[in-house]
Amino acid sequence: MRKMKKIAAVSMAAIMMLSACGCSGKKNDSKKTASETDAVTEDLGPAPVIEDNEEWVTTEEPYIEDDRFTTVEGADVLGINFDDGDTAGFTTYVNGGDYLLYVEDGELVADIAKTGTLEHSCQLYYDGFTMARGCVYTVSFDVHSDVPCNLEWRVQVNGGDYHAYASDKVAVTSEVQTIDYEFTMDEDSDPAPRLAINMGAFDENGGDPGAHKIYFDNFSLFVTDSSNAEKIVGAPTPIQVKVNQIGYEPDDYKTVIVTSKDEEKFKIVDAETGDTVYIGEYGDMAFDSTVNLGVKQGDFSDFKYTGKYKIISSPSGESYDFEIGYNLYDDIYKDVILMLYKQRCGCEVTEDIAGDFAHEACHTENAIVYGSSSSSTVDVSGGWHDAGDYGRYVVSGAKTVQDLLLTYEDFDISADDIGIPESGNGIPDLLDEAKYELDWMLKMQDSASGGVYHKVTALVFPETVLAVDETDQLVLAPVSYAATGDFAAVMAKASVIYAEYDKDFAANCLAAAENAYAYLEANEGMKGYKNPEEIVTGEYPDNQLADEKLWAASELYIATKDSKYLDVVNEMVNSRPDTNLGWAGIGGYALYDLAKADDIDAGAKESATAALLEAADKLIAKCKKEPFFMGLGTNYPWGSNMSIANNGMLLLMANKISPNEEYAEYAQRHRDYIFGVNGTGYCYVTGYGDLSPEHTHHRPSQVLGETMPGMLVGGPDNALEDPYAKAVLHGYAPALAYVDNEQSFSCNEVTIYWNSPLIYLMGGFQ
Ligand code: G3I
Ligand code: 9MR
Ligand code: ZN
Repeated sequence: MRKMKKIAAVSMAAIMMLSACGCSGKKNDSKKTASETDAVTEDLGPAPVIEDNEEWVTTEEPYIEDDRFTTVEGADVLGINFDDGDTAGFTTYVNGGDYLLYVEDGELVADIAKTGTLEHSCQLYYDGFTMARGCVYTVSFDVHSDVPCNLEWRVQVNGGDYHAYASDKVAVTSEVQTIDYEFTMDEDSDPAPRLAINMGAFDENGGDPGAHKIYFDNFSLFVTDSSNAEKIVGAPTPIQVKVNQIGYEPDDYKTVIVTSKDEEKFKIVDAETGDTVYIGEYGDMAFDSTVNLGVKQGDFSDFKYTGKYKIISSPSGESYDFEIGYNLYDDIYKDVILMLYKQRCGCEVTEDIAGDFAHEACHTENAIVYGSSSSSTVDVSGGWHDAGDYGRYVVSGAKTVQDLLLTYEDFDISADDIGIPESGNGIPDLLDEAKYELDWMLKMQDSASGGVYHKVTALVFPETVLAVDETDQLVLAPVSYAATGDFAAVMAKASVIYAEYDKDFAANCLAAAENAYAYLEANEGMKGYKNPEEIVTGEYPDNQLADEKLWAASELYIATKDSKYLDVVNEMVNSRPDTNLGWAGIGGYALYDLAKADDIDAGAKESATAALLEAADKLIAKCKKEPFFMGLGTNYPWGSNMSIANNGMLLLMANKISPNEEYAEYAQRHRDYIFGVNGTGYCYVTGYGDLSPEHTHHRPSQVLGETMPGMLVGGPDNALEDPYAKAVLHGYAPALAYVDNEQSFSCNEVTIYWNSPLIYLMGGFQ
C-alpha cells in the first residue's frame, strides 16, 4: 500500500538487548557483535552539511487557526423559541432542588416543586453557541411566573469556576417582561460557553416561594457590535509534518509523517543554522481514516548524526524541532514518575520536589461507609489522587501499581535517585512510590469480609479547588468484586516483589490478598459496581469480571504455588481470556505474569504465553495497516493515549517473552506517537516539546494557572464526552478529536494510570 525505504533486519541478539540492557540497539550495525552488551552506534557527532540545490517551498503556515466561528453583526447566536413543542436543547440541572422542564403553549416551563438552598439548586442551561472577545452582545428573553420569584441568568464559562461573562438578577411576576441586556465580552473568546438560569434560593425571595412555575420564550443573544470582535479559535488546525518532539537515539526507527495530497519531499536541516544535512523521500500516499486525510511516511532511520534538527517538507511546512542523541528522555522520564509523587494524598507534598504544586496534607479526615447505619468512621488516608479530581479509586490504583512493579521487574530499574522523599533509602524508587499506594489500598479492605471498597471520594466531584480545600465528607463507596479482585492480584504480586526488601510488609500483602480472594470465592456471580444514586464521582464500572478473577488467581498461584489457584487458572486461561491492560479489562496482566514465571505449571504458562503473543501479533497486523502505525482503527476512546501506551507496553511484554524485532519496532512507534508522531502533532506529555498541553483538566493546575509538568493527557476521544469537546470537535476525525482546554475533561484530563503505562514504555527504552 505504500513504499518505504527498506530497514535492514537485525540480529536476534540486538533485539534481546533492548530489554536486557535497556538500550535500543535494533537495526543492523556492522560494528556490533552478539556478545557486546552495548548495542548503541558510536556517537557520530553533528551531521555534515550537504549540498542542496533543490527548491523548497513551504506554502502553508505551520499553524492555522480554526475559522469556523464567525461573528456577523446583527446575527442571533441563539434564536430559540419553543414553537416546535420541544425544549430546544435546554437541559435541567438540580443540586438539592426538584423541578420538571417541559413545553406548554409554545413556552418553556420550569415547574418547580422544591427550590433547594442554593441559587443553582434548580438550574436550566443551554450549550452550543460561541462568544468572541471584544464583541458587544445583547441577551434577550421573555419571562413570567405564576408566583412572584427571583432568578438569575448568566452567560458563563462552562467548567472550572463557572464564572459569568455577564449576568443579572430578575424579579419575575405574572406580567410578561422582556429582558434586554447589552454587554461587551471582555474575556478570551469562548467557543463553548453556557447560558444558565438559576432558579433556586435567593435572599430576595425572602425564603422559599414554594412550588411555582416560571415560563420562558424567545431566547436571543444578538451580536450588537462586532467591530472589535476577535476571531474565535476552537481546536487549532494540526501541524502537517509530525515528528517525535523529544527525539530519537541514533539507532531508533525514525519516520516523519506528513498529511499531504501533494507531491512532497523532505529534508532535515540543522535547527539552528538551517543548513541541509539530509534529503529524504516519502513513500506513496495512503488514505488514513484516523485523520481522514492522505498521509505519507518518510523514513530517515539511516540518518544517525546527533544534534538538534527540524524537517522541512515541501510544500506542507516545517516540523517542530527534535533531537537525535542519547539520554534525551532522562528528564521527562523522571517527571512522568514524579507526577505520582505530586498526586500523593494525605501527606505533605514538599516544595523542593513539587515546586508550586507543593501542599500540606490533604484529605486526612476519616471516611464514612456509604449506607452504613453506624456512625463509626474509617481511616483511609494516603494513596494517590486519581486524576484531575481528588478521588482515590482501587481499580485504577491497582493498574498503576502493577505497571510500576512490572517496570521495576522487566527492565531492572532499581534507580534510587528519582528525587522522591524515599530516594537513597536503598529501595528502588519505583517500589517506594508503588508502596505509597499499596499502604493506602490495605486500608481500603474490610478485614472482616476481605472485600475491598471500590473508592473513597466525596459524594460529588470537587469544585475547581486545591486538594487541601476539598473538605466535604469523604465516603467509602460499596465493596466491589473488581476492586477486590484487582487488590488480591497486586497484593499477591507485591508479596513476591517486596520480600527482598521488607519481609513483614510482604507477609501482610499476602495475607490481605488471600483474604480478598476468599471474598471473591464467597461472592461469585456478584454484579459489577454501579454508583449508588447519591455518589456521582468516577464510576469505573465493569461488568466483565472473569479477568479480575483470573488475575487474582494467577498472582496468588505464582506467590503461593497452591494448586487451588492453579485449578482456577487452568480453567480460565484457555477460555479466550481478556488480554487488555486497562482498568476494566486487565487479563493481560495475568497472562503476562504467568508467561514470565519460571517455576509454574507448564500448561498454564504455555497457554498464557500463546494468548498474549496472539494479542501482540494481532495488534502488529493492525498497526501495519495504519499509516500512523497505531492499531486502534477509528475507535479513539476516552483516554486513547492510555490505549496507545498500553499497546506499546503489550509489545514490549511480547518482546520480553518471545524476542522479535517487530515487537520492539512497533513498541517504539507507540512511544513516538505519544511524543508527536500523531494526528494532531502534539507531544501529549505536559511541559515537554514545542507543542504540548497547557490547559489540562487538573484541579491543581487550573487553580494555579500553570500546568504541572510530566502528565500524559487523555488525548483524542471521538465520542465527544464533554460539552466543550462537543462544541469544538464536532465532525473531527477520530485521532484529531482532541483539544487543549481545561473544560474538556474527556480529552485533556490526566490520570495516574495513563502515566503508568508510559513509565513502563519509556522504561523499556531507558
Ligand atoms: O469500551 C467502549 C468501547 O467498546 C467503545 O467502542 C467506545 C466508544 O467510544 O467506548 C468505550 O468505553 C469508554 C470507556 O471509557 C473505556 O474506554 C466509554 O465510552 C467512556 O465513557 C469511558 O470513559 C471513562 C470515564 O471515566 C467515564 O466513565 C474513562 O475510561 C475513565 O478513564 C474515566 O475516569 C475518570 C474517573 O471516572 C474519575 N477520575 C478521572 C478519570 C479520568 O477522566
Ligand atoms: O471534573 C470531573 C473529572 O475529573 C471526571 O473525570 C469527569 C468524568 O466523570 O467528570 C468531571 O466532572 C464534570 C462532571 O462529570 C459533569 N459536570 C462538570 C464537571 C467538570 O467541570
Ligand atoms: Zn488528598
